[in-house]
Amino acid sequence: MNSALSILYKDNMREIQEKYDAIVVGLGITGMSCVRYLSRNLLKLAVVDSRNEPPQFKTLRSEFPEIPVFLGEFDQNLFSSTEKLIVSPGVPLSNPVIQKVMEKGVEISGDIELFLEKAKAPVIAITGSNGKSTVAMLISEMISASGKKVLLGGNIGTPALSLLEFDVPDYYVLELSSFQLESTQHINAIVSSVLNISEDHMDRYKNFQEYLLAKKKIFMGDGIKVINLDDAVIKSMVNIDDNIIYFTQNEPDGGTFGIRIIDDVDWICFGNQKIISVSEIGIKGRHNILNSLASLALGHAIGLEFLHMAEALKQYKGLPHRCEFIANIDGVDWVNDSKGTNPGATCAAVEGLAKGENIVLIAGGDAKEADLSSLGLSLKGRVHTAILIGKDALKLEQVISDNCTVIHAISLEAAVKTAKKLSSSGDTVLLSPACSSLDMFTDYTERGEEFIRNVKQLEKNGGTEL
Ligand code: UMA
Ligand code: ADP
Repeated sequence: MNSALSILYKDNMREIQEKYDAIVVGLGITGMSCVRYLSRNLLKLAVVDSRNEPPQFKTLRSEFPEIPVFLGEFDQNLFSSTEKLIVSPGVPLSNPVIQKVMEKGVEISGDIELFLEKAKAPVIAITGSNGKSTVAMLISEMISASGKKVLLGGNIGTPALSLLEFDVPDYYVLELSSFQLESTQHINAIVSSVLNISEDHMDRYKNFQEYLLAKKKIFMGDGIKVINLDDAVIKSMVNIDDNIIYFTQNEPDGGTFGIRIIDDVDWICFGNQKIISVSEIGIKGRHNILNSLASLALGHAIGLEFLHMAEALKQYKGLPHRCEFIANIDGVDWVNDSKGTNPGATCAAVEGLAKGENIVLIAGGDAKEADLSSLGLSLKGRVHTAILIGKDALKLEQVISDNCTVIHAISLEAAVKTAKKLSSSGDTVLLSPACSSLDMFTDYTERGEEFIRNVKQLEKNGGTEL
């Protein structure tokens, strides 16, 4: 027993003898949303977190001082004192203690399952390795532009259960991670999509197949499925007789969304019908055309009109930290793509932004054991210099050093300074790390904000000093 655990066990000797209606595993924002929800039903709860100082500890103590909290290593006896564990997304179900109690018949659930049991409006469910938040925002904007009420939550940052505190909308939009899908046993969305699949979270899954299986769970219901026609892996997740709406980056057949070149202009079309020209879409880059196509297909599935959806596509300007333009200093664009946390995202950002070999890329962090090799080809002819930071900088260097000049920097600030020196008018300096930030920052937001601060400082100093 570790020391943190023994202290809490000493304080809670009485509670550990008790039986609980449910134990909430994880005291982050998800765990806290589960406690609030379950305590409304007057359930007898306990909360467990392996961290010594979980982020929502003080909030829990002030709102629910009577609920016992057990910190430190998970304990099988404690987990056996309930019939139901509500597991937060950050905790893998492969945890040996969870596995042991599952074998003994303890039911495992998660916040999304609890939400879906109670949700009284149709759910639009979105997953994928990249583009989830962008598509979730776009479809929400499209629903609003159609005069209907929508609530958006899930992996995007608002725990799904907290949506139940508001009036029932016309639609719920859920961004779902593979972590959240793992603990979801029943889902029957009115329409759902796996947007794309590339390696991510390989430090959590045994192999790519296991990650795919978690993502595929989103399709378990009989609602409409939105599928990228050009993606063989995702096509293999559905059955031919499922109700499917396809999108493609090529010319679409009838009933499919895609791109047609008409009088030298790229149009997003539904079959032959023009919806919006690509240049009118508020968010830029090839990956955002795919995101727009997927959103249109989701909207079409619930009967939204093209006019309203096109208006939303024009107005929506994108979320922070996703290919976000920060400044032009001495003819060089500085772009923050801190949310590019896996190789697939960085490939998309580089391919979407390059105009010839004009990119200085700042990358690196914790690669989460991903196969980084796809980066080599993507950077070739697009990135002239890569400045690498963080824990897995050397792993990145191995896969890209044949394709561009590689330089190491000890911090993000140092990387910005180096990028300033090595870029010239017409270049784009792109922070798109292909890695998570957790080795150097609290999260991708903190990393992006530090980048922005440094770039703004550079701009203020007339591009001379940081
Ligand atoms: N943790 C422990 N011990 C515990 C519980 C958690 O070490 O007992 C760690 C986890 O390994 C993780 C961190 O604490 O590193 C947070 O885990 P959590 O389950 O408490 O997470 P929440 O704070 O509730 O936030 C979660 C999602 N986080 C994760 O899936 C890791 C948030 O997605 C999501 O916005 C939020 O619920 C609301 O739904 C974040 C994320 O990084 C943005 N998601 C991954 C991604 O997008 O790649 C999947
Ligand atoms: P997610 O919520 O899945 O992390 P976001 O919409 O937040 O996705 O975008 C994160 C990053 O992923 C973006 O900054 C961009 O680099 C990349 N990206 C966005 N859409 C796509 C897409 N359709 N295909 C590949 N990469 C994408």
